[in-house]
Amino acid sequence: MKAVIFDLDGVITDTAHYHFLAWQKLAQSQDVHFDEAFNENLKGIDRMGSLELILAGASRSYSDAEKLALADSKNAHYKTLIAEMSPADLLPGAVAALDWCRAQGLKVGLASVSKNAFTVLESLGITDKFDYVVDAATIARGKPDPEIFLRAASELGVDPADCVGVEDAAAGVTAIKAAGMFAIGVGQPATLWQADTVIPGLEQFKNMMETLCKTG
Ligand code: B16
Ligand code: MG
Repeated sequence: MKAVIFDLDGVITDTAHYHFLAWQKLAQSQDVHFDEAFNENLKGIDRMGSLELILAGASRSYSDAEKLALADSKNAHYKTLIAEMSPADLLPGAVAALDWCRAQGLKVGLASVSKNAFTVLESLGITDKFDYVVDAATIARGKPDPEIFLRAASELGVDPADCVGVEDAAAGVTAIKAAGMFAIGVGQPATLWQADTVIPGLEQFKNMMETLCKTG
């Protein structure tokens, strides 16, 4: 194992809740039913892909221009929600996990499809803990396509087979497996059944990695 590639939303910080609030407001404005269960399907899915899934429940069709305007308005609302983020918004165990990787000599990458990822990393104060952060704006296909994880591995100079991916979303775990990497799911085993192993949160990351290293 030579590198660990982390997802951001739902793994390192709980922006998933802010995405939920912003999508919920948009869905209400279009008279589309939206709840926490539906939001689970959007985790790890990029902005336009998420919008398409929500609008599939609408009673009319939308032009491309309308879709872009809706996506822009959701993002504007989302940005107001994340504007106050600080290191206090790091999930438990996140910094310790990143520092443990660095101390072991592992490369550390970030594979978030969020176009707000650089802003969020700055607000959390952890930008310098990554050797490479994929710019989501340069990715052609979002998760579950493996492109973003393969890009991270390539830029880190590591074979995908020597990488571990860490994800909270089913689409993200699918992407990691399609990239040929070992997948650690963060959350519920029932949702993340494709992962090679699942931990409840990054507080369990170090122990899991030490066990994996021992068992080869
Ligand atoms: P944005 P991740 C993903 O981030 C979120 O899980 C997903 O809910 C969101 O729609 C997507 O980023 C796009 O975010 O609208 O900020 O570009 O989980 O890949 O870190
Ligand atoms: Mg995520």
